Amino acid sequence: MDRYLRNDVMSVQESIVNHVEYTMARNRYQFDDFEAYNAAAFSVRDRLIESWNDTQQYFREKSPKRVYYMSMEFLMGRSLLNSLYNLDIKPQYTEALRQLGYELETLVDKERDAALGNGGLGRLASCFLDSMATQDLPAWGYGIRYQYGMFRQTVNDGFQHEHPDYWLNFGNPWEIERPYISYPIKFYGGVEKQIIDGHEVNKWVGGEDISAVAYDNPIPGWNTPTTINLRLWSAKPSREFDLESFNTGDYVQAILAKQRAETISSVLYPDDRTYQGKELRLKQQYFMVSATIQDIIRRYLVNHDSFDEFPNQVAVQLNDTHPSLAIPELLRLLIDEHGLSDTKAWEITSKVFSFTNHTVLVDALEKWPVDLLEKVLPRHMQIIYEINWKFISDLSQKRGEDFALFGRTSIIEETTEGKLVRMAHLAMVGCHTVNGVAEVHSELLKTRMFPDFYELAPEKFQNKTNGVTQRRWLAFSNPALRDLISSKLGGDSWIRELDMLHDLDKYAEDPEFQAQWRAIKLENKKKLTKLIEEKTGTVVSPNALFDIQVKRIHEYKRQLLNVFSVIHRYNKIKAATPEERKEMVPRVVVIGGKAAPGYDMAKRIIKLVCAVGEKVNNDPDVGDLLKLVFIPDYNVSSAEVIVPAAELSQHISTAGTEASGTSNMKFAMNGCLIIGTMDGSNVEIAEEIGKRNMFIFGANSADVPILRSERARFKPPPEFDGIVEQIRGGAFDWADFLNPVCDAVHGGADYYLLANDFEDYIRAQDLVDETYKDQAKWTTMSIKSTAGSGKFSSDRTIREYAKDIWGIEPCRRPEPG
Ligand code: 26V
Repeated sequence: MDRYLRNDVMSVQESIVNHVEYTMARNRYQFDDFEAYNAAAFSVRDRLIESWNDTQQYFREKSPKRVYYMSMEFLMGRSLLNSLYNLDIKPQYTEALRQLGYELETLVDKERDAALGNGGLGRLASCFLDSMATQDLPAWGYGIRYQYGMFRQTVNDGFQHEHPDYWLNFGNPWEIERPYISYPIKFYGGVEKQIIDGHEVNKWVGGEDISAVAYDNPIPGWNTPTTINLRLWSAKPSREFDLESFNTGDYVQAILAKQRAETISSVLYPDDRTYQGKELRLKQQYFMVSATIQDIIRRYLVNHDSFDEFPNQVAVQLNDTHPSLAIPELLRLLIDEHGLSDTKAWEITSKVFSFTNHTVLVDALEKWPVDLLEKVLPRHMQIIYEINWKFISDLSQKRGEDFALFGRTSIIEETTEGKLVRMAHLAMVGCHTVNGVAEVHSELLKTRMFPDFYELAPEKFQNKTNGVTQRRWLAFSNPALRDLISSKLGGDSWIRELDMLHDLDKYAEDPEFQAQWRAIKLENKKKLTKLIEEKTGTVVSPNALFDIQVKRIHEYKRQLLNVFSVIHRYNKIKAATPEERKEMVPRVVVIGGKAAPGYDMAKRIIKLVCAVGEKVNNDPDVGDLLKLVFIPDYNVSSAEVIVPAAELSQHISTAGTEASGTSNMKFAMNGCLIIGTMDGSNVEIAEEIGKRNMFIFGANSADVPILRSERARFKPPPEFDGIVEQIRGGAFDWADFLNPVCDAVHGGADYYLLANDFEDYIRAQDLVDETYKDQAKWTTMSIKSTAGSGKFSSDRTIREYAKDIWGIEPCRRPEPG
């Protein structure tokens, strides 16, 4: 026990003050809030490192099979509060800081978000890390340490502006740089045949070398001694100096050329919509993949002298196809560097990888031009051809010369503009398992996206419905609700066994419990009210119904449908008599989310939200009955304030377009009712919570293709046409700018079927109002939402992956002391 840092208030205080003096070189009696935050963070980090070291040591001793979660994105958010809670040292830090004259709550806000992700996919990866640590799995996360994270969004006069997120500006106390853990990464060059020990081998030679340096980020579990690792790679110039360029005399130019290596890990691509064949993005993917696979092999070889055990020691999960070059990279290293035969290397590789698909949008499927791959990764292109050749020969053995089938399933797609590598097909062939992220989505993978592969290998297809961590998204961000829940469930065990929430059902109609439940929601709404005023200048009443839609701006997510219903509500208020207005339920509609910088339509949608808000919020006839605000720069930290305050949240994508959705789970856990379509995980939420406790509307995914094919003949409801005309006619100004938005949903366009779903959506919204008038009923539904959300813990998701895909088990080191 002695060797561990102590966690009593005095020791904590001393450690903070020491960091002020010795780490930050400031006066130990005089430091500002930011310095106090930093010192506290360094002090917490010391404790994380202890737990991290012991965990890694224990894993090394036990040598269990490990899982490696590879992802181009991790949307972590802030770490201070999360670490304090998970290490169970929050009270001591609160008190230590208070005695020093600082408030933990204030300091927490000094931390910059680690926003190394776009949205759902990156946040899911972060929730998974939390669940893997909490459940003591021998797991590692691997990704890129981007210097610029997701851009910061400001909105001026309704127009989005993007600002660079140079998040490392003031240092990052949560990471540990490992200058000695680095690997060479090659690009370009060519392939040479060499004879080694009488065998002909292919060697990738020439080209450019850079190095990947490791930065470790400790991930503590909740209420466990386990702390796992997220290893992020940063690109640095390689240490080997390219003598040639130095000898030509231009020393400075040669240095500058080396410096450019760093650009590879410099920026996160902020577009999660359309795949673009950008060379830098390809290099980022390969950079992450190569460093990671080299690191995994190095670790494996510490206690093995052949690769026979590799598949029993290593499981690699690919978060979408973004890291799927890991497949040819492992083959290359096994064959070219470690001398395995092609057959042996393939046998091993095909047992290691599994991949998750996260989207049904065909535009987002990655297809790299063969030309580009040949140039950047010549040896990998050869290997991909070989994988494809083997795949097609096996196929012809089974199915005969079915050329149409070969064409549909081939890893190589032939187009008039040249050949493309279909990364999803590469992943499908190279992985033992592929999964979707919600039941309906996994069905679509089999029936619509990859029917041939399903027919060929049905056993490869699985479903793993997403989840979120109830630690960050309920226990820590909604502490009052956590305490109320714990008081009824006899303690806080539900924080690791979320199914226990079912027991809240008993209290769903208990008036006293309801009153407490509502009081907490009101307090959370007041906090959000402050945030809204701070960020938008708009004052909203905490007594209105808080109706929220926060997510990336995408046409398929249909923020536009939401705006149309706000306009409809506005029109109704304007037409109502004062008596009728008294009967209406006041609403605050909040919309937030980033538009990809090149996504013109999404930016116009933001403009429309702001233009309608401008009109509605300043109309004296409306008053508190309706407010529409656009919250700028939606991110993990603002979500932590928004989610606990929401009463209604919108998940209204066209059925069959949202793979899963995960914010719906966070909202439901926090007692927020859902208005939504039968899409993604809404379907399973409805199974758990009960449709009668949600507001479900709209076409289902089976109807969508039919409705879509008939939409040119569909006559929109007159109300819908009226709203389009209102916008076109300048009722919210900016008519010319907003016309393309109208064109997209009108006159036979309307790919996402807003007009089809409009009336049913309005009906559901009217039902929301009616229900809200009966606060007892509303609160019952709210409690039932929380009670029914147990399934949507990422703990459950991770247990399923561990058992059904990875074949790994918990490995918990004994409690210290
Ligand atoms: C796609 C692309 C396309 C190429 C350019 C860069 C880039 C970056 C990210 C992505 C990922 C988009 C996929 C995604 O985020 N899907 C979301 O995944 C969530 C977690 O499974 C799921 O809940 C959402 O429904 C799904 O949209």
